Amino acid sequence: MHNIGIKIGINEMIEKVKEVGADALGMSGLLVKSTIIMRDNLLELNEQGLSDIPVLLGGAALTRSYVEQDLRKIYDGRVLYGKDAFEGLSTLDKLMDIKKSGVDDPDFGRKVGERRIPRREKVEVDPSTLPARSPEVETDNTVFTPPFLGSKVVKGIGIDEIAEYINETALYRNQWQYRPNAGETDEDFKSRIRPILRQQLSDAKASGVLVPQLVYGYFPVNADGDDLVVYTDDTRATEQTRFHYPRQKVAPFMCISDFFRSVESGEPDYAAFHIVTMGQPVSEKAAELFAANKYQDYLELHGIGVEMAEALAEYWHHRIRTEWGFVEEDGPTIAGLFRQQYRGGRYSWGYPACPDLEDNARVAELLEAGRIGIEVSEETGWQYQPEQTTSAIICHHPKSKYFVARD
Ligand code: B12
Repeated sequence: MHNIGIKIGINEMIEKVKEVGADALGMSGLLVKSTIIMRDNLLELNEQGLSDIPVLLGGAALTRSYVEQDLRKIYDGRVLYGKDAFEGLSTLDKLMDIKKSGVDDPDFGRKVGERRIPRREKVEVDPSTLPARSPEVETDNTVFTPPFLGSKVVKGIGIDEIAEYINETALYRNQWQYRPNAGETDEDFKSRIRPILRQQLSDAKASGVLVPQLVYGYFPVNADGDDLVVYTDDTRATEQTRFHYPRQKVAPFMCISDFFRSVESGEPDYAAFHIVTMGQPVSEKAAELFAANKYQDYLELHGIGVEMAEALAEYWHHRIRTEWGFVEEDGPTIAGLFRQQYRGGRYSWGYPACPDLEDNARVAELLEAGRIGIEVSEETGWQYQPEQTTSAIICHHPKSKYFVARD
């Protein structure tokens, strides 16, 4: 296998396919934007007459029905979905059998599969018929005054402090792909895997491969319909930026801007924002391990980088609630925090309440994230560099919990 890295253009992929005489080409997509790029890449392969190369597709953002329905319709060759690494392997086995035996299975990777979940009809709603704000979000909630206005850079946070907020289920099962043994309880399962986590954390502390850094801040804001206006200072005379949020087209017609006092109310309100990162070295080191075929080491390090980034976001959200004055409303356990047992909410762009990934760039500009080496642009599909980075808006309104604004 030849891993040619991330953000690789189709022509570079084609060169490598030719150079090594590849049996198949695999692409993985993290963000929805990458699924559009995959589609374009398949069209380009058709265009260049290279559709005899089977293509395997997978990654967090892809669904089986997208690959087997939509993409199979446009690709002249075979295109196969890999739910996980195991499915990818068995697919490759089958491809190699076909190649070696010379006995073709013409439908394999080509027949358009049954759509298992019928596509929901999109509700076309005239936006002018929607209520101006959700009737379920009250406007007499307490507005907490933040400890400061503007943004700050924070570096040198202790690895152990962050690790307390690691979601062990996500790390052990989703990233590291461990499963409980037959009859093993969840607690026994976690206790069995925890030594690997401890070892990884102590190695990371010794090598300095994890470099946690963040930018965060509090800003004066007001809602202007479905927009959230961010002001330069508390005089609210000058608009610094504005975020547009989609409104639900069905009851309760929620929109993130509803969680803030409106411009017309003349009352002050505030939002917090943060961007956290685990730094570039963990991506580089993980890529090195992968290239050296040290797959288990790669999986462990990559997984720890990924889940430490999530943990830092969770930890700093906790810190913000503390500074902002409502942390005593937190639920009793850290596991409860993963189920939003706290006052308010944290929304990352690209998630269903605020799907627009372009706003990753807006928040990076607001927080001057370049100060900690974070880059984001249309070229990268609005994905942050380094990879283990995530951003969010934090609201204090008690009704601000996850919801789906648009599908
Ligand atoms: C962990 C995680 C993160 C981590 C790490 C991300 C990373 N680079 O690994 C952090 C916290 C950094 C993160 C950040 C963000 N994330 Co995130 N994240 C996730 C999460 C929860 C899990 C992804 C994951 O690591 N899965 C485990 C790995 C092992 O699985 P996998 O990638 O799917 O790969 C498996 C299979 O698909 C298969 N596979 C993978 N590739 C291939 C390829 C082939 C050829 C084959 C055959 C098989 C195959 O094998 C793998 C192993 O089994 C997903 C949601 C989800 N449940 O999937 C969201 C998700 C990917 N994130 C999302 C978003 C929006 C973001 C952010 C943009 C949020 C923000 N504004 O900050 C940022 C972007 C980061 C950036 N650099 O720009 C969205 C993307 C949707 C979209 N709109 O595009 C998702 C889908 C969540 C959602 N909305 O439901 N995220």
